Amino acid sequence: MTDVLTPVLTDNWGDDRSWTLDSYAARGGYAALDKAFAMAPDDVITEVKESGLRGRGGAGFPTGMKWGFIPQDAATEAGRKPKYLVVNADESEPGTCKDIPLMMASPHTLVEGVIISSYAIRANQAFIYIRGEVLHVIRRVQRAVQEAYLAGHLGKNIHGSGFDLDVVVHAGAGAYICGEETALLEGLEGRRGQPRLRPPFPAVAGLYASPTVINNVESIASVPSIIEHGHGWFSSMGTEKSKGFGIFSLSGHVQQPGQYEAPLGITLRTLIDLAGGIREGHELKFWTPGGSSTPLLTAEHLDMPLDFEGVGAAGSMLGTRALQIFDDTTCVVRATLRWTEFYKHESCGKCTPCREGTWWLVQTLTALEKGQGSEADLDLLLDQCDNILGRSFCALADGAVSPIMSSIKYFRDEYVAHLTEGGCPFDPARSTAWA
Ligand code: L3W
Repeated sequence: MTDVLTPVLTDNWGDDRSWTLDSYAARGGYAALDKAFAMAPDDVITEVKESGLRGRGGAGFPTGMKWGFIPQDAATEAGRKPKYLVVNADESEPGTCKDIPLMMASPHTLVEGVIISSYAIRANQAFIYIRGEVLHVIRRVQRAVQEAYLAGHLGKNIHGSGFDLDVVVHAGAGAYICGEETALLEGLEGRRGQPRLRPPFPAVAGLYASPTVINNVESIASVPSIIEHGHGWFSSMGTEKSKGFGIFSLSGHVQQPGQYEAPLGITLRTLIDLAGGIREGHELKFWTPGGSSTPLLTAEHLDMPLDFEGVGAAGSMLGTRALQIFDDTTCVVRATLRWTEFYKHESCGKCTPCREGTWWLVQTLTALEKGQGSEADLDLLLDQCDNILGRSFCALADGAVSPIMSSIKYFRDEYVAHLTEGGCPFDPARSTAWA
């Protein structure tokens, strides 16, 4: 069974002091950098384009194509501006736990990826924006950057290539919205984290209004392996339109939660088997494919390929591959309310549909969870979702309505049961479901 796994990014996680430069170098770390320096920057972009790597932060936008948007023509004003690389390490999506383990176990994979990616887009300054709460991660990445400077992998004339790069590790201030790329840029520039209108996309006008590539940690960390082994190696894994491998984080009611690195297109059934199965004596009830911002799915989707197209066809999104597994002891209404409270708390307040809408969602859901109101309130809740979906400034509010709409789609009866029973049927004081 484990032969379906493709440990690349996770391969060294069990090594002794895997986070140190010595350990990384012992496995040939920073050799891909020399290979990249022997190529023209545009050829590095082409290599990443041809690999088929798509953004690992949730949206799946083609990475090489994004890099290709950076204006390089010195005859234009945009082409003459400084370029920046920003790594989005603000991992905050409920259930998502891949970037933080990656940075803890192998920060040099990320740093090497940053150098190669910056070289490709001709950026001499890069930022790694890490969520502020995870001080241990910030320290670990800072230490790796320091080691890289001391070893000559960062700074002036890296490896004698003539390429200069400085890297700053920036601590966020603990807002979920700063994982949205333009809110992240606002934060990096010292302002309150709120999204900007797009277009212009950051590739044209990003940090300090200069062309900026923003990529997720896992996307950038995948780059050294693509340069080392070639685009054909990467694209030989995965599915037709979703190439390569990815880290699937399984949490919740499985025997062995954790990170499983596998080709895109693997199924949840296989991943649950790898994780030792669902808790003994229980069955899968519902799950999220990419964190709580992606519509819930059920046991009927166990054999669906976990790639961008397969999950999309099932009416959800692959997102960050944050597979949260819930068994038959979980009240879907309560789980949905908990997520909705999170989105209400994290709404940045910039736009009305999200600021006011998430507040109303919590009011309506709270009443339903307590068994108060009538079935008409379910339609009211769906109407509130309809007035939010596609009408907010960024994807936060769309994410907020995802678990609500999908839980009603699959578990309307459970909402109704709360009303007919005058409370949660899963409440230990009211039911034997927890026994
Ligand atoms: C230049 C164009 N660039 C698009 C770039 C754009 C961005 C990337 C993807 O949201 C999703 C969201 C979450 N010229 C461009 C262009 N780009 N067109 O491509 O853009 P987009 O708008 O498709 O998505 P997004 O705004 O980046 C990300 C979902 O992911 N999500 C993930 C959440 C993850 C976390 C976390 O903790 N890591 O929060 C979960 O589902 O809901 O839909 O770079 O600039 N014409």
